[in-house]
Amino acid sequence: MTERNPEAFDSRFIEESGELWERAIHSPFLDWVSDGTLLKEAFDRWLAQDYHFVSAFFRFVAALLSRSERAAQPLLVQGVSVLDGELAWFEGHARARGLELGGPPHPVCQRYNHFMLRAAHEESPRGLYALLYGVEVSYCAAWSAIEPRGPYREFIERWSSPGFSEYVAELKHLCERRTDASSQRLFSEVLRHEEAFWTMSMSG
Ligand code: MP5
Repeated sequence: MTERNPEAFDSRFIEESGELWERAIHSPFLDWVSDGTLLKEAFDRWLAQDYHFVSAFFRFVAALLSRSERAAQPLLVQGVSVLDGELAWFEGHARARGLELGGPPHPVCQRYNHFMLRAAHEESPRGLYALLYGVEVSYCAAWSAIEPRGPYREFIERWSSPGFSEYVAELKHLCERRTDASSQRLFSEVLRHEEAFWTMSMSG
């Protein structure tokens, strides 16, 4: 169902990342989300860890916004605003599930967050646009590839909606018009962290 908005996925960064791309966007975790067989414990683990991830990602996008050229700012402001709402959305779901969000981040999540937050200050804005696109396009592709049904339908719909893929397509234009020597390296590094995050969500 990634065909819904081919624009978002038609990217030289994806092409050049080779098998890393497929490994980042397919996981049995997602198949079990879609057919409703995922254990509650695994979903709750993912939810608590993804809350940690999104909290760090929010800071990443805000830091990038503060370093960005004027032309890139409106899209990043939109991103920061959506992430603010998304954190509240996670908090609401956690409350409804009786889930405590204050636990420690898993080492896999921590490594991903450290990578992003260190990059936000040490890498060029051009490289960071590719990192940002990598985070969003991999989630868009992963969740768009499964049927929106079952107990987790709302989650599947969040990252497979037309609005989200339009945002991802705009991020693609932003980063493909501004590349430098770090862009592909940072994009590919995101894909490695994405694969590790799915594995951690399944097995703890
Ligand atoms: C995203 C996410 C997408 N929520 N979690 C991981 C591990 N990778 C990517 O970010 P967003 O802000 O939910 O669109």
